[in-house]
Amino acid sequence: MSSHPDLRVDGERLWARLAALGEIGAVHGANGERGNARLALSDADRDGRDLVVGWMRDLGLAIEIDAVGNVVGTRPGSDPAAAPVMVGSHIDTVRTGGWFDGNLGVLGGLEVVETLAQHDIVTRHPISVAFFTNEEGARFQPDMLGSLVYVGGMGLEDALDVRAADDGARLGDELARIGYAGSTPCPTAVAPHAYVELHIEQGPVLEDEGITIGAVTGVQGISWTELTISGQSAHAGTTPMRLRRDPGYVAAAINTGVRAIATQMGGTQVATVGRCEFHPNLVNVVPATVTMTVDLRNTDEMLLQQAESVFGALCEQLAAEEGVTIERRTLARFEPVEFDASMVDLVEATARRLGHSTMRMPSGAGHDAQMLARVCPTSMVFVPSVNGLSHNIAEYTSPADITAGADVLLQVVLAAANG
Ligand code: HGY
Ligand code: MN
Ligand code: MN
Repeated sequence: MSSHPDLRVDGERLWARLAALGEIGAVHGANGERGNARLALSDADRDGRDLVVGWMRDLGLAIEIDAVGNVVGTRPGSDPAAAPVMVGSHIDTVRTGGWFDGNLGVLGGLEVVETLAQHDIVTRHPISVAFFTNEEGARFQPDMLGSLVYVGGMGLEDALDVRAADDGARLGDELARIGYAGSTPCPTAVAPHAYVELHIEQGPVLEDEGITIGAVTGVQGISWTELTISGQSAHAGTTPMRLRRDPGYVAAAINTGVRAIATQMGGTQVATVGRCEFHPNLVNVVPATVTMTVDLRNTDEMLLQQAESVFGALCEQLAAEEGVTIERRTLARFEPVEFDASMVDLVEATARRLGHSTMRMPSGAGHDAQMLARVCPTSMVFVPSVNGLSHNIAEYTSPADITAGADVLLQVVLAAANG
């Protein structure tokens, strides 16, 4: 139980911060949608970082920036020897992102800190608010790169040498360019006492069930592969079909093929071709090469491996039939993660105590929490996504649900930080 069970956040103050951050890298839709484009380590990401670091300073947090650009602001506790309770997420977005994905977890953490400061409450454990570099994995892969390095799951030098999928820029150079190549060593020298991440669900379940709070039990496994399919570029008009070695056709067959894998497997299996680039991409030229990505996910590791195996066999069969070569490069591969049972129980019990409907659920999306779970007791608090939309500028969560989620985060943090 928390030491201040009736304490609540200031939802308007939190919403104002979400709106202010939402103005950086703002993307406006034809129907009034207000989204964000802050790809990792872009100028917009830098500006968003500067804004949030400014708020951390205003709150008197001790700020550390580590060598992969993770930023952690810490409020002291009464026990200087105690490891911090950490809250956080990310503020980088996909190119068609929203105001809430990631941002809510970071700004919800600042709201928790400000609420405690406002009421002169000092917890036993320090409280840290973090945002991690390149959670999205849209520009640099893998996703959750910053938190993966933070927990020691990826070497710093390997991370700094990652090349951007869009312009080939080196991650370490971009970090220096935007002024966030910090001096704090990676991986972290001190594991948090616990980690809690407030996040939008990014899917339709809570809304469909009419539930306000998701007590997240874990994160499904993720398998990202980049394919480079090479064939024979030729004239679209003069080349008989029997003589073609068309990578464009193979790319389309792989797209429909992975859809068939997910449909046949059912359950939580999902498959997505999100990127597909033809070269030379001209109306009257049989393509020379196609570069594409395949995203496979499942809550069960054995089933995910089964999907990968069927996908691999499909690539080999198509390559042989069409006479093309297919080079496969793994961009990300993370097994499913189960969160700490006591932390999931705490989220669920707290939501109930605050009078919110709640349900246990796995996360379909990847999160920094799945990396922090490697080093400390971790869980997540989900709030509903309207129409289940995310990675879409129409992403939206109501102010009431935002406030409910932040109140649960506050009370979970109080319980964990005074325990
Ligand atoms: O891809 C994901 O699930 C996350 O948004 N990085
Ligand atoms: Mn996210
Ligand atoms: Mn995302």
